[in-house]
Amino acid sequence: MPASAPLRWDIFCKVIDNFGDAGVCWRLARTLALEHGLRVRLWIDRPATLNALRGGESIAGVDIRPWDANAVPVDPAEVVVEAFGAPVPEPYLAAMARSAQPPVWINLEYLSAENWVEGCHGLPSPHPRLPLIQWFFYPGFTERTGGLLRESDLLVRHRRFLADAGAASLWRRLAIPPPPPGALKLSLFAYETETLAGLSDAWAASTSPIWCAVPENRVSQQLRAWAGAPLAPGDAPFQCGALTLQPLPFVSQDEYDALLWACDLNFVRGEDSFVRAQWAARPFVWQIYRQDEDAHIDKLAAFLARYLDGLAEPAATALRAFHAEWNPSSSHATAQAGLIWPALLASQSDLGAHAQRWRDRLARQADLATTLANFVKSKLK
Ligand code: TRH
Repeated sequence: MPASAPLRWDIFCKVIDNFGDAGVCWRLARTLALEHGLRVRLWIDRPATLNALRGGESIAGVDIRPWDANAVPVDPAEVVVEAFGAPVPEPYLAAMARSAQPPVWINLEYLSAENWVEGCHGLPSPHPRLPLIQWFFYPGFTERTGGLLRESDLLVRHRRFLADAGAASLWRRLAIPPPPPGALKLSLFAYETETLAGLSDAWAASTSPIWCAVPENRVSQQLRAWAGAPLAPGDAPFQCGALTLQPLPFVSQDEYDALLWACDLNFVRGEDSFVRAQWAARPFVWQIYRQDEDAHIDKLAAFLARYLDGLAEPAATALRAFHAEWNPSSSHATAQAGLIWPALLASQSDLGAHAQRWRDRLARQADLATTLANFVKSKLK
């Protein structure tokens, strides 16, 4: 291979459920190709999930390949990434082991703010049978992790959006009426939760207007039941007391970013929307992906311990309490979000200033695609 030929990367993505697996892999593939000049094949078992996120976007340098029993690659690239433990197919693994120079083999893990991540990031794991080494690569919130996905122009695009009244163009592109003047603008992306009905009641009973954009997602059905209205994507806004619910279709990742930038408070979930809400530098409420034996509660606590550092009272207590309500565990059923909403709302301005400081701090870290590309370079002999 000529020295100047771009490195070939294979990323393997299995969609477990939802959109996060595909969402992270698409962002990573796109950034590696666009910003690092790499050639990426993205093997994905559910291309339809990816299509919903890309909104028709194609990227030179990213080749999307359906990954199924009939389409198993056997020509390993120089770099192989198993996203979230999606094991590469056996014939591919065998071909990796036969290569004159075995690929740099990465296990890209889920994001966690827990302290142990720093100790495990970058560790080798020799294959038990084959002459191959896999490297653990952890995204994270500190310099001693792989960092977070962030496109190099993200902050500039965000600043331009705010300076150019980008929200007005967003409402036009989405073909929806602008939010009522003076309304608190929310976006809602969540897993089904008991506490949503009470929260919707609180929003409807609010003394000031609240506008909530709901891209079609797992809580849309719950909201329909609460509102007793179809709330179909493309429908007119639904009004109940002070609350305006604006149904939207599931939008592309770029439009979703813009929605986060346009709102005053974002309800996000999982991994990728959670990170994007932090780049939006606006207050957010995170619903973590629920795990067996309440493992998600420790992860949530680890993140809040980092995030709440430096946030004054009573905002810190309000945000902590709201997260406890928004994230059920086996011992804590949640139905009180409506009752504690006023405390969160009262802290809105402190939360906003804090979200800005947090974003600025995170932006000083190298982004995940860069740390990963550099890590790989260091392993290529
Ligand atoms: O969809 P998720 O719940 O994904 C989850 C998590 O990744 C979780 O960690 C993982 O274990 C599980 O999947 C399998 O939430 P997440 O991670 O925020 O991914 C949603 C993606 O969808 C993200 O890239 C943003 C994008 N999105 C859009 O592009 N348009 C939309 O309208 C919305 C609401 C989201």
